Amino acid sequence: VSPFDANDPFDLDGQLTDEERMVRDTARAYAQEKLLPRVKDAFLKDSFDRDIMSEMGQLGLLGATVPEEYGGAGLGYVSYGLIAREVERVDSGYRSACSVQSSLVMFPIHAYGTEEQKKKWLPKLASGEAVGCFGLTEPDAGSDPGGMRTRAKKVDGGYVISGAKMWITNSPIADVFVVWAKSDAHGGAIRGFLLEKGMKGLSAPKVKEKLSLRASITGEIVMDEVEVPESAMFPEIEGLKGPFGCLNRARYGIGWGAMGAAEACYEAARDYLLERKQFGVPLASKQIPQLKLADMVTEITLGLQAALRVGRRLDDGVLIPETISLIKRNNCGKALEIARTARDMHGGNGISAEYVPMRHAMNLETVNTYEGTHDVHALILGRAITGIPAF
Ligand code: TGC
Ligand code: FAD
Repeated sequence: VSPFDANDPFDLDGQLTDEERMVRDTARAYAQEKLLPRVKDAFLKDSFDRDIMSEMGQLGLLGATVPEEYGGAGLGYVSYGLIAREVERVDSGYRSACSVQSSLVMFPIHAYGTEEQKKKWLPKLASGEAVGCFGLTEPDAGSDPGGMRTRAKKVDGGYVISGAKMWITNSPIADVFVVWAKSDAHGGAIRGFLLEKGMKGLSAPKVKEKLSLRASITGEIVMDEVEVPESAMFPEIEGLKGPFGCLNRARYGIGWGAMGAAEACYEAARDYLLERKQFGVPLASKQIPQLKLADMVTEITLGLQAALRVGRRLDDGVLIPETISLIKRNNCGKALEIARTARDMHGGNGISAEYVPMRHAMNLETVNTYEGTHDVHALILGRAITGIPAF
């Protein structure tokens, strides 16, 4: 019989390669030493420090799976997941910045872009010299992106794009905008375009008064007859499978990231209850808190193991979107529940920014909603189980 390690019950560490452990350690050191000290202020002031993109870029944390010839780190999907977990252990907003740049901007440019688009943008995005954003959601098209209104009209030498995107991570500070629009020249099919800061008719006002993900900057993308050259369009990819191809990668990363936030909340609750005495004894000696801690360790252990399994398959070239829905949905839902419970276990102190669970809980409300809501992922699984789309 071997001893139980409450910090790593299934020996996740032992299932990683040396390279993956090194990536994890680099991301953890950066997140704990550089991100953790500034997150409380950033959250309270609703501000995102642009320097974070350059810092992450220097460490190879942006576009980790993009090949080195384009400035990426050329790592596998498990490494990418481990980065997301370490960054989100500090704050979901910082992980958002990292995953949008990596999965929703660098991935499509690499997978769908022309050589010219790749050479122009990927090295700058990998180093953090440029920031990107991904515009799919609109004020009237969220869970149903096929209902988008943004249009690309064919003109001589290019397209004119008009429409509005809503809830776009990083848009107010973006240099490049991956925008999805229905193209009249392609029978109304959805096509992807690369827009650039400074283009006439393009603006990206900040969304104010968010109560969640406050250390991340979110905005709109307003396109008032923005003229782009033919070379701004991704040449081949057409239809919703374009944006969904990116979402598969980002949702996968969130499966890991949410567990990082959950781990931070669990550890905070455990440490607090071991210290905090009521009725003359540490609260950790009571049955109800122990039950809650046991549930947390169980869900985190299962969630991480599932994320590792999906990551290993991705690294083997096996992509099954429903398995990504399964971990995105379950890990976000469980993380949110863990964060709320950890907040409760801190009593009154739990509502103070001095303690992490409430900030994580507020963030996880968004994480549970974006990239496909908890219920939409249930419907994706429901369709696969029954063969009946119930959207
Ligand atoms: P449906 O008929 O199911 O599919 C249309 C076409 O797309 C293909 N497809 C996929 N391809 C690759 N991967 C996937 N996961 C795919 N899912 C579908 C499908 O094969 C089909 O291709 P084709 O060739 O036949 O045209 O589409 P639907 O309109 O019925 O969609 C249903 C539903 C609900 C599943 C979908 O619309 C959905 O997932 N909705 C959620 C929307 C969403 O996730 N939005 C995310 C916006 S980005 C964001 O939130 C970023 S936050 C980032 C951060 O800050 O971290
Ligand atoms: P709705 O689709 O209106 O859903 C409202 C409710 O109805 C939800 O509970 C949902 O589960 C439920 N519902 C919807 N359809 C069904 C159905 N058929 N059956 C049963 N229930 C249903 N988008 C981007 O494109 N890029 C970004 O960078 C980005 N960043 C974001 C950052 C933040 C902080 C936030 C909050 C959102 C971001 N999003 C981004 C948008 C996000 O993806 C959407 O908010 C999400 O997809 C849900 O869409 P919606 O808000 O329109 O909600």
